Amino acid sequence: MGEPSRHLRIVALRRLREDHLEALKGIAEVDYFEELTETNRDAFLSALEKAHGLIGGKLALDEQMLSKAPKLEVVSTISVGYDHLPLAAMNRRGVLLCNTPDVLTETTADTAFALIMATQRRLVELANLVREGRWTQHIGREHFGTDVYGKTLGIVGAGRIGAAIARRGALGFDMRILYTASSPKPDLEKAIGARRRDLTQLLGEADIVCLVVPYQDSTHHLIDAKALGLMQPHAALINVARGNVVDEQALIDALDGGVIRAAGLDVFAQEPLAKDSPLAIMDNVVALPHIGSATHETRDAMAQRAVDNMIGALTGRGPVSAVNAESCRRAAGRTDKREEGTGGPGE
Ligand code: 8YV
Repeated sequence: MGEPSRHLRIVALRRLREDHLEALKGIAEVDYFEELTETNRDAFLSALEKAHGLIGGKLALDEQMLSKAPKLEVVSTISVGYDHLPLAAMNRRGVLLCNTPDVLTETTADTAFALIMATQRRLVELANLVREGRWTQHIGREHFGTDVYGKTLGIVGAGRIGAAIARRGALGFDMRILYTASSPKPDLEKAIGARRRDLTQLLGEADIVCLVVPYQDSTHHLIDAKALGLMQPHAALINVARGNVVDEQALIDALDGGVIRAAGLDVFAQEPLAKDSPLAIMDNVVALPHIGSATHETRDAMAQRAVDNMIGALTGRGPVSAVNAESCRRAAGRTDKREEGTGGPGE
């Protein structure tokens, strides 16, 4: 005899497409919140108390909320990054965390390359000349940009997205590719001649440094005043990782003082970026409102993956992509042992 089917409950936090919502409703009762506001916060928390699954983007879940969600088995984030979630506490409680790698790789690499082009060729600054009626004579040296073609591109963190940026640089722009990674990437080296460097060497050699590392304790302010000082004065810094990988005040000082030439930023320590941040108005900065994966196609694919993850995980078929499956198995083992040792319900 199969297991009796469970009455499952899912909390969805993020505007979801109707078909995605319907798919979730096919396996569970869904409490749907398009966004979290002061007005619906209590309703959200009481739904979470009863939920087996939580799905959404930029999920506002902290350790305290987790402790008040005793039934929670699966968190399915509509993002590849999960630095906004309390992973250690989820591991301890055996809550499975699913994310959305792969489907956003190429789009995020496109965003990085858009920033590279914009920063090297001063696209925003010069487009504004036209827009504001200041294009009154032929462009002279003071408005010239810097080549992309043939330059050295340093990728800090050659994971999936880093490798996709590297391919664009090598194959599309004949760039020399340097990368940092915890282990060598022989495939990347063979395919496009990429060379592994330690961070210090890469910062000193690259014309364009592109940050694609996950945010964690070891990458907090990885690029500080000292690191910026190692870059060449004509170099540009591109960040599509997380804002706190860079010490923003040190970056502002470096851009102001000519330590580096320019920056292209999709991510910031505080998002949305404060209106009075110098990064919003500096001529040598291109600042984007965190659009790494923000295309119709990719955001739909991410939501679809998150829904598939949730349904797979809660129905026992298994998720497509999970972050902490091993920790959850260990947590389940600990629970089983405890039950054995103390005369749990199974005895
Ligand atoms: C967005 C991202 O922040 O996936 C990530 O980790 O940084 C971006 O794609 C995210 O999808 C917003 O919900």
